[in-house]
Amino acid sequence: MMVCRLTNWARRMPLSLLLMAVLAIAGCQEESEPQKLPNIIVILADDMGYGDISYYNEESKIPTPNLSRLAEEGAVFTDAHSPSAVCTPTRYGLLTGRYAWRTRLKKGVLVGDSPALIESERATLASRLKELGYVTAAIGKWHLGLGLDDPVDYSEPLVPGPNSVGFDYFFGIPASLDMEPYLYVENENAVQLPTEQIAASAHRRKSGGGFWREGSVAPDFRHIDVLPELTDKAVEFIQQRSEQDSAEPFFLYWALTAPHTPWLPIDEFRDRSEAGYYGDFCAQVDWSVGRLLEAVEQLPDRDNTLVLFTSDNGSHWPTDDIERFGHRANGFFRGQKADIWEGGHRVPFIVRWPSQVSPGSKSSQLVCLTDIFATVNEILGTSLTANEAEDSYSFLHALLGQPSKHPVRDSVVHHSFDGMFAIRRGPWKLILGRGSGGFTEPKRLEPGSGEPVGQLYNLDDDPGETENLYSEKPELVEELTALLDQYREQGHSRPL
Ligand SMILES: [Ca+2]
Repeated sequence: MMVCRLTNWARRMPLSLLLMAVLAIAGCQEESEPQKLPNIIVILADDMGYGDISYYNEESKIPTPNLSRLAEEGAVFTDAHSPSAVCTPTRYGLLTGRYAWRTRLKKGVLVGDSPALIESERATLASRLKELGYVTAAIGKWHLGLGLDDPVDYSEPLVPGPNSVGFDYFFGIPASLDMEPYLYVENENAVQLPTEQIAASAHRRKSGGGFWREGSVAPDFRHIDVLPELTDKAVEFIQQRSEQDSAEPFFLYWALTAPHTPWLPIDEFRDRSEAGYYGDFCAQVDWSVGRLLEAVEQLPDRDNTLVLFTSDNGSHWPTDDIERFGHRANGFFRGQKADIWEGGHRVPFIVRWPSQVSPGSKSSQLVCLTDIFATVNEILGTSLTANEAEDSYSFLHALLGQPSKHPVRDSVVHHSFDGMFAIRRGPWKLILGRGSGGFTEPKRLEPGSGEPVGQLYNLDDDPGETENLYSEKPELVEELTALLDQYREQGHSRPL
């Protein structure tokens, strides 16, 4: 078999060259079985924190055996960041490789009846993979707007939507699970129109159970069924790919709706954790991931399947929840979802790819979810043009454990719920403002006379962001401010 003959020299070649060579040889030798490009699965949890997964936090009060096993079998990144501290802009960044604050969305998130955010001409991870012959699917929470109408008319075809930006198939919900309208969408149509009304859930987040806003709902829609339903759909997709034994590789973007509110663990998971409904729901997320991984095990090319797990922002877990449960959902980082502090955007990031990535790998390289686009491009051997993935750097060499003189990226821009900016370079993090910029009080702090107008932390010495060095390092503040201004004004942060 050609594949067997390749194995010895394969280790010495850059992956993109290897794939090109394999394809070229396959074209010349019709009797040989061509090497497939890898299947790619991106699992995006919604609001799962760095400290929820026991692999990242030995003191986690939540059992996460499947995620911990995935981490042990792959590479774990410890300095990975969502490009925003909230949902919509992170999703935009992941799929386009570009910071969402460059779009019309300058802060906050879209709602359930917002029109499409991704520009029609823009390349996405899905469109790039589709061009190269991948079968592409998005299953789960979209939250990137649907159609052109504002508000969306769900009785009409929802164009543009996921199918317009490169996905052959979509099944999921329009926005967050606590955000109306409550319905499923399949490809470009509502599965069932939201013709009924539902009152706001009586349960606020702390009293357990679910929280959702009042609004319109499809008659058969039940919030508690959504995570199991989306799990079934994703497993079904993998099983179909397995059975078809098709020559085409696939890309699955599986955007979970959990553990975002409403926290609705099914009965089997009640009291599974020591962190209340939230922890039980995280345990159910872990189980859902485990079900998907079981399906992956059955794939004929299981070893050439890249599974990436991450989260779209930190956990919504304020200090009183930490005190109540003794559980640090965001690890030892400051703040929570929506904040500019690390708790808002430092996320778990795990990549398993058995044929290429050594089990037990660890990387402390600075990476961002926008980097998935450039990394996949390098795997495919394709290049980026100047008007795509403007904020994306490949982390392939870090993933493969190859020594490199270059870090994945020198710096990254952070962005909070209310539009506060920060820039990180090396250990230094400059925040342009005082307060959290998100959910933690004080959200915005007006500096008194003579007080610093921003925040500067050295994360090597002070990962908890406790000692503001802004006033002590004026030259560094000036330099980092200029770099951030440059990235904002020139429309890209990677060299073009
Ligand atoms: Ca989220």
